This record gives sequence, C-alpha cells and structure tokens, in this order.
Amino acid sequence: MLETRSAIYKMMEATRDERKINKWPPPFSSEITPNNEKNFDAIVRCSCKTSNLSPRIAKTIIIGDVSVGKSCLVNRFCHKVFDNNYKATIGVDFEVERFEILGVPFHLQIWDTAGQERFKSIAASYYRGSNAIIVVFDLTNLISLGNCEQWLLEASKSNPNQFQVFLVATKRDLLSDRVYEIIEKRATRVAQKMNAEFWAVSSRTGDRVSELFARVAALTFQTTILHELENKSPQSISIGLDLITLNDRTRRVEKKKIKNKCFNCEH
Ligand SMILES: Nc1nc2c(ncn2[C@@H]2O[C@H](COP(=O)(O)OP(=O)(O)OP(=O)(O)O)[C@@H](O)[C@H]2O)c(=O)[nH]1
Ligand SMILES: [Mg+2]
Repeated sequence: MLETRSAIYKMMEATRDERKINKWPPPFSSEITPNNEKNFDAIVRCSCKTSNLSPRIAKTIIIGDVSVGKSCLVNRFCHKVFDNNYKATIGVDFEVERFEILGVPFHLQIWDTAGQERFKSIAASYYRGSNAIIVVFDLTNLISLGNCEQWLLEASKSNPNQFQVFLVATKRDLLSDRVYEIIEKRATRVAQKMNAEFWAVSSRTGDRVSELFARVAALTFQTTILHELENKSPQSISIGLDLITLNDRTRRVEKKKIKNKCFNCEH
C-alpha cells in the first residue's frame, strides 16, 4: 500500500517537473522544422523575467483521419494512460494542461476532434482561434499521410491569424526502424509542403509524447507573448526599465539592442 502511494507521488512529481519549461525544448529533428531557434526569443526571456506576467492561454487543435491515434495521444499526455480498444470521438473532446514557462503560468487548451466524416462539421466549428494545429497520421496507414494537407487546408480557413503547424506520425511502436525510415522520408516532404514541424511518437510506449507537447507549449507561449508585445503599442513597449521602439520595420534592429542588454539577465 505504502509502496503504491509513493509510486503515485513520484509520478505526480515527475508530471509537475515535466510541465516546468525553462529551457527551449528541441524539435524532433532539426532538419524537419521551420523553427530552428536555439533558445526563447531574447525579448520574451527579458519580458518574462522583468515583468510579473499573468497566466497566458493558447489553443491547439488535433486533426486527422479516423483512428490515426489522436485521442490516444491526448490521453497518454494528459492522463498517462493507453487504451488498445478503439472508441471513436464524437464531435470534440477538450483538455487543459497547465505549464509554467520561464516562470509564467501557461494553460494549453487541447481540442481533440473526431476524424469521422459525419462529425466533421461539428469538429470544424472548434478550429477557430487556434495557436497550433497538430495534424496526425498513422505510420501504418499511408492514406492518412496523404490526407494531411487537406486537413490543414480546412483548418487554415478558420484561422486567418498566425499559427504553428505540427505533422505528427503515430504508432511508431508498430514499425521496424528500416520501414520507419522509408516512411519518414515521405513524411518529410509532406511536412515541408505544409511548413510543419515533424514528430514521430508512440502513445502505447509514451515515446516522445511529452517532448512533443513541451514543444507545442513553448512555441505557442512564445508566439502569444510576442504577439501581445507587438500589439501593445504600435510605436513602443516597455520592458523593465527600457522603453523600446517596436514596429515591423525596426523590430529586428531594436531586438538586437535588447538581446545585448538581456544577456546580463540570463538565468
Ligand atoms: N500500437 C499502437 N496503437 C495505437 C497508438 N495510438 C493509437 N493506437 C490505436 O489506434 C486506435 C485508434 O486510436 P484513437 O486514438 O481512438 O484514434 P482517433 O484518431 O482518436 O480516432 P477518431 O476519434 O475516430 O478520429 C486504437 O485502437 C488505439 O489503441 C500507438 O501509438 N500504438
Ligand atoms: Mg478520437
């Protein structure tokens, strides 16, 4: 009994640590991502350190063909469980995961949509306002890879604003390394066309699942903060004691100046 309890506490602690992000999480492969930064943006680091920021929220939707493993992915990450039996999602399911990124509370809404055609219009009504779109395919079903661009196209229509795109291959546990490498090459081409970051995961073993969501959280958090800073005032924003000019034309130059200042306040 005591052993079971301590195992549960250990698991809870591990989950808490997993949700604290202080270092920029790396991509699955540096060759299959449009985001090759090595750290949080200097302006974001500075802003999180010097201002007392209130909790931030971002929304991600998970889309893709029937039975590719969308719900299993969410259940593995949010509840650390895996179910071998298929239960179709009806419409949408919803989870909120709490993170702490650079000391700022961050809530990631995860909308798990149904792949079945008859629920498509219900699911599509939840696409709007997404900060990240996770398009899922099944490594054992190449038709599902072929449909990914169409899924993204439909979700993009509801999202005129900026969003991050992830192409996620599930059921990695079912493939040998040799077969996987062949499919990864095909998936790479699709990811590049979609301007997406590629990940291969297994919800059954848990392989790369928390790393994927840490990456989704970090990228959406950063974009949310940058977007807010840009919209605060078209001419200037204040970070700590520095008032800086920030508009589309001057942003790069001004950010450089801040970067130099911010090195002094790095962790
Ligand atoms: N071996 C293996 N099976 C998986 C994995 N992920 C999902 N499955 C199985 O694939 C089937 C479908 O999984 P779901 O997560 O329900 O699929 P879904 O994409 O949510 O399906 P819809 O809700 O109908 O759109 C289930 O039988 C799962 O057990 C995985 O990583 N490995
Ligand atoms: Mg489902």
